[in-house]
Formats: sequence, C-alpha cells, structure tokens
Amino acid sequence: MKFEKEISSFLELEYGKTPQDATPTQLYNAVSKAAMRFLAPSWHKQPGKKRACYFSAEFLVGRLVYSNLMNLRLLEKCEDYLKQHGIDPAVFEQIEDDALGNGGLGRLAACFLDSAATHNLPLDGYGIRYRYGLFKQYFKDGFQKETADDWLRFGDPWSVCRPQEKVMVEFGDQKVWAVPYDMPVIGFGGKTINTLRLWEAQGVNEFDFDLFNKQQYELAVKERDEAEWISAVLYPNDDTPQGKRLRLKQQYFFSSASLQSILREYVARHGEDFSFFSQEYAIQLNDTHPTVSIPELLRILMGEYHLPFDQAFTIVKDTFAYTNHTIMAEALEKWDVNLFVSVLPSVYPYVVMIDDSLKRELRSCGILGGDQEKYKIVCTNMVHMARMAIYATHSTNGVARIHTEILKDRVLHEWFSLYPDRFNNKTNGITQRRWLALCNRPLADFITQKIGDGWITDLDQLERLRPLADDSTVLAQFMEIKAEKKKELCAYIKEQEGVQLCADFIFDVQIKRLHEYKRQLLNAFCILDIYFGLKDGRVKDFYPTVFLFGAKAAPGYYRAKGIIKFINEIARLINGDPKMKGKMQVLFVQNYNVSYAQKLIPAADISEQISTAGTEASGTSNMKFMLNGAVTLGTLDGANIEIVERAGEENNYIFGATVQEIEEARDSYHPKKLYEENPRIKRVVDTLIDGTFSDGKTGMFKELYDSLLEGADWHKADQYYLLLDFIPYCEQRLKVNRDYADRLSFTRKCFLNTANAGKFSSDRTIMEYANEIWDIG
Ligand code: 26M
Repeated sequence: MKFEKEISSFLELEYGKTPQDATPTQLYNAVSKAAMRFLAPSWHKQPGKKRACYFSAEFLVGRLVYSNLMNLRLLEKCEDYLKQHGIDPAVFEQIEDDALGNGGLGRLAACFLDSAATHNLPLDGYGIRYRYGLFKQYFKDGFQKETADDWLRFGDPWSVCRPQEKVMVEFGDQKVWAVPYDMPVIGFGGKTINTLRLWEAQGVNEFDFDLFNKQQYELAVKERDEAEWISAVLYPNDDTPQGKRLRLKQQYFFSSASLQSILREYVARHGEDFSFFSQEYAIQLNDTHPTVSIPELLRILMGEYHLPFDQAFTIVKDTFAYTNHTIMAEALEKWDVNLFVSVLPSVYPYVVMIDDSLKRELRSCGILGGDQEKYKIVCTNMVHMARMAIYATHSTNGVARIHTEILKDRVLHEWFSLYPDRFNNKTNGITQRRWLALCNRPLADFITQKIGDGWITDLDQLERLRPLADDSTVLAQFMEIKAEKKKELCAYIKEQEGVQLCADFIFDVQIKRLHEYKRQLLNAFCILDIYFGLKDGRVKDFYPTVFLFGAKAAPGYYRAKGIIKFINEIARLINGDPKMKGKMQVLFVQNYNVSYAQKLIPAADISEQISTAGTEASGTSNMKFMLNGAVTLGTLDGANIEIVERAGEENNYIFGATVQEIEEARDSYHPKKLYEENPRIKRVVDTLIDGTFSDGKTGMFKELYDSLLEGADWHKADQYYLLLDFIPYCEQRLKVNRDYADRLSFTRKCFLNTANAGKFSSDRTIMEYANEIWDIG
C-alpha cells in the first residue's frame, strides 16, 4: 500500500479518525506504523557476516519520527500529507521520546548506530528499556525540580516486542524474564536496517490467583513488581557511581540477556562448537557498565557448555573490547565484593578465575607481591570493573587523542606498560544526519546547493566549501541562515520559557550536563564580571549578547544544583536591570535534552567548551556547534584540541591553562591568593556571600564559596581551577565580542568551522572501530 494510504487506514482502523480530527499522538502512531510497514521487508540480518554488538546501559536516540522518515526518504511525503490535511508538519514536536540516556555516552551510542546503518556495517545495539527515562527538569524559584519521564504515554510505535525471544536472567535471590523490544536502526537511504534491542524485566510467575483468593493481594503482585523494578528507571548520575545494588542488577540483567540471545543465535548455527564465536561476533563495552558480561560469558561457556578455562577465556578476550569515557579516577566503577556476591553468587567465581589468571600472568612478567596491588581485579574487598575490562579484552580505547594519551600516561599507565598494543584512540564523532540535515535544514540546503549532497554520507566533502570562504555573497547567505535559526529559537523559547530574547544579539551557549569540571560556574562569574564592567564603564563597546545555559544536575548533586540556582539568580538580576536593556540577557532553559539541543545549536554563534584541561574526555556538543558554524570559546581539552587543529586557532578562541600547566600548578595553587589580589575575582566570587543574591536560606551559595576558597575534607580549594582561568577567559570572551562586530570576518570564521568539520562525523569514528577493533570493515 502507498505510504500515505497506510497512514489514513491506520488512523481509521485503530482510532476511527480522519487525519483532520486525529490527535498529535494518534497521527504520530499512524505515521510511525506506516513507516514500520514500509521498512519491514528490509529489516533482516545479512547472513554469514560477522556482527558487532554495542553493549550500552544508555541509548539517547532522541525523537525518532523525523529522523526515521528522513532516512527512509519519506519525510517530504509525510510533510506533504500533513499539509494537505491542514496539519503543521511540526506537529510531532509534541512527542517526547528522547530520554533513555544521561548525556554524552548515551548520545554517542545513538550516533554510532546511525552511522553504522548508514554505511552498511552490521552493528546492533543492546541495552535496557527503562520504563522511565532521565527525569524531566523544571525550575521553581530558580531551583531545579524533577519529575518522572513517562515516555510511553505517547505509545511506542517504533518498537516491536518479541516475547518468543525472551530469556531468563537469574540473580542469587531472584529470577526474571528479559523480554526484548527491537527497534529498527535505519541507515540513510533505508538500505541497511540494523537493530537496537532493549530488554524489559518481567516477573516469571503469572499473577498468583491462589494468593489473590486468599486475599493476600500484596504478595500476589510482589514478585512481579520486584522483577519490573529492575528496568524501571534510568540512574540519573553520569559521574560518580554509587555502588547501588539495583544498578548492578540492571547491568547484569541486560548483559546476561544480550549474551544469551547472541548465543542462542550462534548455537542455532553451529551447535556447541564455539571455535567460530569470536570470528562471528565482536562486542564493544560502552564504558564499564556492561563489563559484568565478561565473567557472564565465561560462566555460560564453562558452566553450561563445559569449555575449559583457557579456551573460554580466549574466546572472551577475542570477542570483547572496552571503551573508556572518563579520566576522573573516582568515576571508575568498583563493586563491594559482598554486594557482588550477594547479587551474583554464580558469577563471582568467574571473576575470581579471571583474577587468578591475571596474577599468573603478572607473575610470569616478574610483577610480584605488592606490585600486583594496583592491577588486582579483586582488591581491598572491591571488584574493579575497569581492570577487568582491560585485562579480559583485546582492546581498550579512549575517545579523543588527549584522553587516550592521559589514560596511557597516567590513569591506566600500569596497564599500558603491560599491554601497550591493546591501547588505541577513537576520537568521537557525531552524525551529520541528525546534527545538520535534520536540525538545520536551511544550512543543509545551502551546503547542498554549493557542493551537492554527498556530505550527508561523506562529511569530508565539506572541505569543498573552503574555497568559498572569501566570497562575501556566500558569507552573507551563511549569516542570514544563522539569523533565521536565531529567530526560530527565540519563538520557541518565548513559548517554552515565557522569555523574549533579542534575535539580533550574539548567542553564546553552554549546554551539557551540570558538573563542576565543566565549569558552568566559571561562565557565570565571567557574565557577572562583564555586567559589573558595563555598569562601571570598564567594559565599553560591548556587542549585545544572549547568554544561554541548558543542563540537568543529578538530583543528589548538591553543588550542581547550587550552581543552577546561582545562574538563575544572575539571570534575574541582569534581565531585570533596565540599564542592561539592549546589552545582555541571561537564560537557563528548562529541561535541556536532545530536542532542545537541535534548536539551540543551529542558533549559536559561540560554543562554550570551558572544562578544566584534562577533565573532559572528549565532548561531542563541541562538534555539533562546529558543524553548525559556531566558533569555540574553549580550553585545550578533549576533542577541542582536534577541533582547533582542523579549523585553525585563528578561527576559534582558546584560553586557559593546558593539561601540562594545570599539572605544574597543582601543588602550588592558592586560589585564595588570586581572590585576594584581584579585585575583579573578589567581586564576582563575593556575590555568593555578600547578599547580592539569595539562595533561599539553603546555604548553597556559601557552600560554593567555601569550595572555591577553603576546600572541603574530600578535596582541595577550587579543584577545577576556576580562579586560575578566570581572567584569561574573560579576556578571550571580550575578544570574541569585539571580533563579532566585524560581521563578515567573524562569519568567515564560522564558515571555516563548518567547512573543516568533516573529521568529526561518527561515520569516520565507526569505520575506525569497524576496521581496527571489530574487523567487520
Ligand atoms: C554509572 C554508574 C551508575 C549510574 C550511572 C553511571 C554513569 C552513566 C553515564 C556514568 C557515566 C555516564 O556517562 C559518562 C559520560 O557521558 N561521559 C562522556 O562521554 C562522552 C562520550 O564519549 C564524552 O564525550 C564526554 O567527554 C564524557 O564526559
């Protein structure tokens, strides 16, 4: 049936509605289901090819309806259909379904799936179908509040439940079903369709009528409730793992289920001869979250199929590879042995076997006694997941050049000395389908006009824009597109936040999770410094600027929440000051997520990437801004280094201490001295305590103040060097501001950022994984 017909017939059959009187949710389901029917014939695995499996606790796919339609080449058809029936094609913006991840790590997984399908690489995702995704955020009196993300209320037309493929997952004290829901991952052009398989936990016993009849209602549902609890909610932390029992259960739940489903496929082909396993499957561990897969595969091969350890362990090593996403040592996952044993008693013995094998290997390398401590997987009553992930795999990679270097030189140096060949770099990337073609159609069309549409699947072709960088009509068009996206954003923000922003200001944007190391507080201080400078005449000829923030703080991250409140207070002061009219505006948008990012990024002039050097593994929003023609105002950290290497330092604004300089400053760093000696620093920091702002008597601001100047027992003062980088940051920010006034030369910088963004396609990244780690290229 024709696509359009299919939509109408679905509406009629399911809801008894015509397009005109259907609700947005009904339209969404009808359009999506019609597209599912359209793609069904192409959704199958190519036989006889090695497959790669991406194991990840998070897949932050974003709203699917537009991207899937675009990839199927049905988007324009659908838009015409809607328009014909008098419906705004933007109707699906009301559908929220983008919250099964926290931030960078989950979004990277989604970009990888898109890129692999587009380039016909057999890569499937495996994860958890959380009933509730990342919390929704709103502000009350400037404080962050959280509510549940009930994403299923719109239905889930993009998933197919496959109850016949459910598997049993056993914990020490509990058995549950893992039921797979498969989502098609549609490559651009719709030729290759891979699968994202997300597992839902269900009780193993049917509802217990016996207990129900005995009026023991609670007991009757208890077993089911406890099973469902496992996949109920995404943990909102994206840094310090807390060693929670349920989190370990989640990790084992999807690891075991995914392995069982892969092995079921394999055994159907080969019976119990596992000698081909690692030639047919590669498994990538997205951080340590799925690392319990390693002892679990050993357990299955040894315990259920009776392979000897050496043979099983060789298969494990040849199959698995590990990606590290964090430099900060405190973020490396560890589990208390007692907790691990109590949740996974039948898995723990295999952890011990791996550890024993490691010790034998260390001994044979002459590493003995106390020198083994820093390697041991089980050590001081903890199971060290990163150590297991490095030891029991053939590949460990970082996510940007400097990140991998820091892993090798510092964080994992002892492992690098032992296994230098296992370490490799895979600089992150982003998909240009979502992050340009979809979110910035005017710019996409403009580029296609100039160089054709090959860039959609081969981003290096953007290079062909370079010769146009000196063409002033081209630059004028480029500028006009930015202006248009700013207007669109202003309209959206007016609707969402009730704030009217000035579309002709500079748009300076920092959007990312709220973390001390990402230094949103430094940004806030600098805005205050400019504000005071404007008031007392120190800052002159300032080009009017909108300062935008978007960030969620983990609900238990007290300091991060204090920073949100502080920025909201600054916004209130500045936006309410009549003297600032026509000069500056500050806004922290609520519930920043993938869909919001798709609106903010195309409108930005300045991309704030200001983490303390050596703390941000890579960053990926930096790449999205670059692609959409913003300049980076940032430190030499993560992928920023590779970005300016490509786009030129002269087209970006780098400031602050380098990794090496931070290291050298470490022992002699006295933030209090800087504070006392520099009146500008003192003035902005003092606003935390001098009554300029109110934290509603929570003590949050005083706590932030102390963290900068006094430190606390668990860290030294100003551990992220805000005060060290403050003045260089302010100067560089004022320089961007001055440069902006020369509109043509500034636009040239923006244009050259777009033209040089080719390297940062996740197409490039995924090819590197395919060729250098998975051998599926
Ligand atoms: C761990 C345990 C318990 C609960 C949650 C977690 C957890 C979840 C997500 C820990 C870390 C998580 O994500 C970390 C992350 O997003 N890291 C970012 O990864 C990006 C992709 O590689 C990089 O670009 C960022 O620099 C890095 O911060």
